[in-house]
Amino acid sequence: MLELYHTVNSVCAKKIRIQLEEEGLPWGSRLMTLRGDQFDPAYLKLNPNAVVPTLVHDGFPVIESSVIPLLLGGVFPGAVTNACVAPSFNMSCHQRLLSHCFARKRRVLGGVRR
Ligand SMILES: N[C@@H](CCC(=O)N[C@@H](CS)C(=O)NCC(=O)O)C(=O)O
Repeated sequence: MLELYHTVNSVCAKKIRIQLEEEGLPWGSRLMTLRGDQFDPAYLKLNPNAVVPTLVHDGFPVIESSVIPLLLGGVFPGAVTNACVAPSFNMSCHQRLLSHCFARKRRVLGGVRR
């Protein structure tokens, strides 16, 4: 089960919502205001940095919007980030993910620019 702590306007959270929706992954929304609720002791236990997004997967919180896609790529085999299949979140895993994203972007931009 996936639960996303996010806000409507946070760009960091938007990119996670986009990935979840693009992949058709079921997720629960935990909408925050960032008007103090990020300092709630219960939230600080999930994300000591008091920022969004935080993705909780089966009770396990993952913070940092650059790391969350790695979790999705590793846990859900059908996700576009499946370029990242390493069981641990390491730099080589991250690099594969970035290469995959840039290759995809090049394909899209290539079509537009010609
Ligand atoms: N490095 C973090 C940055 C997260 C971040 O700064 N989030 C902002 C919203 S985009 C936030 O929660 N700010 C809370 C605040 O300003 O109190 C990530 O990429 O997840």
